[in-house]
Amino acid sequence: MQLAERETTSTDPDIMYAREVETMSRSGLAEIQIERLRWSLNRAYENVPFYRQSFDRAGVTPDKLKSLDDLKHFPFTLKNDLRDNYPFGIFATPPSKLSRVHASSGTTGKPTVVGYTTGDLDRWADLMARSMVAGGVRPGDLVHNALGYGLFTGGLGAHYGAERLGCAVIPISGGGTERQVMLLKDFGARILVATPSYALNIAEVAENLGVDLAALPVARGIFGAEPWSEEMRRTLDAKYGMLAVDQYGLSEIMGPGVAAECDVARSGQHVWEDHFLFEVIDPETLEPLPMGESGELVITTLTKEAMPMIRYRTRDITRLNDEPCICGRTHMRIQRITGRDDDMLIVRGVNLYPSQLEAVLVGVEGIAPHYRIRLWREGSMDAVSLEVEIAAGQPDRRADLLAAAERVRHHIKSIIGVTCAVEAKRPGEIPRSEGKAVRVIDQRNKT
Ligand code: DLL
Repeated sequence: MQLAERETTSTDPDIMYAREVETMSRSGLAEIQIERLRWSLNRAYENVPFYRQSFDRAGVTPDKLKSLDDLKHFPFTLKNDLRDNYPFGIFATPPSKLSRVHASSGTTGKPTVVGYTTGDLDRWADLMARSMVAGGVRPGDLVHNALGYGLFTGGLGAHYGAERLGCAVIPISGGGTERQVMLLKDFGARILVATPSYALNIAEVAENLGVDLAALPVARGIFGAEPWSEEMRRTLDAKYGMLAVDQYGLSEIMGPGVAAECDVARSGQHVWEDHFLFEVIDPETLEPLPMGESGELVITTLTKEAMPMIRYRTRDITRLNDEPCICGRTHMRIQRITGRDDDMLIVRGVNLYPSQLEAVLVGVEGIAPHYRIRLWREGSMDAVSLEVEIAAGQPDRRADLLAAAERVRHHIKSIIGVTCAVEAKRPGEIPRSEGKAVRVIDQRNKT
């Protein structure tokens, strides 16, 4: 099948989901925001001892908020604040009044726990439905949902959003990749929801099985939950004959559905400003940055009942863009998130995100877009090496692998400007992702 015909989000009544609020004037939006912000600050202050203490310490109370700009006087909330109040201490709703709990597993220790009331779940489904419409999903579509179901917010978040929109969902979850290929082929879903790394894994297994994904009806890929590159988007577009769009979200704020790319521009994700406030701050000075400057994304929830989050520091690095979008939506956009500030590696003084390496690898001939980064200590210095894989069908004697590694090293040096040790492996030697890809193996504390 050809690349899906481009549908616009214009006049079809079935797809005008929340269109009014999404195309509202900035001043209209600000009116909604200030009213909701007051409500959210009050809810936090009155019901969550943690917020009462942190506001009191900063000498602010919700009634001090006269304009949206006054938000900057309120203290930040950090991931550690959630951990310190594990499991339910930061909730504004008693556990008996909750409708659902999710959790995101940290790399160490206890998970971060988040809770929802029935109203929260309802708004989440709405926002996910809006996000899907932006990405080109339409009522009646069959949605193959390969995001993990369980404590992870991805699977259920996308599930209820798609149902809300009037789609039928195939709740296959992650894993069982050959079966994923079979069902994509037999059921003919128009929409694939997954992490980009898992979508790539599915495509590889399909190739091995001799299934031509580009010939199937799948026309849109709704991808997110991990950093990926523009180059990976082009690869996925081509392998599936689809338009792949980027969606962003995080458990602490809600899950998926916080921001979504439109398939019209595919140039940054609209942030749903009627439910959240977005700021970008300098992570060093903690000062808000002017529009368009790159820094750490900070989010405040405006309508969350069970777990209001005030000025939550996401650690995600991006920039806001308030230029009008050709899709007609007035909500601002964030640019693709290249990584979290704690993912940033410093290789011989150069700041580097794993997704930048991905962007280079996708362009090197004979190299597959699978990679892993190893970090260890060499004396007092951090050392980094990159493991890549040669593409299937390439010659794979030792000399060939060395030559491939040298080609990759050269590309990285000339494009990113860092010298990085590279090891090329044979096809399949780097573990494949079934959800969020693990790109960095950090052995610095073990050596
Ligand atoms: O990953 C929610 C989600 C599910 C978003 C499905 C999109 C699709 P967490 O597990 O709490 O929630 O992880 C949140 O993942 O702070 C980012 O660092 C990263 N992340 C999420 N989406 C993107 C994206 C879900 N599109 C953390 N690009 C966030 C880059 C992303 N990073």
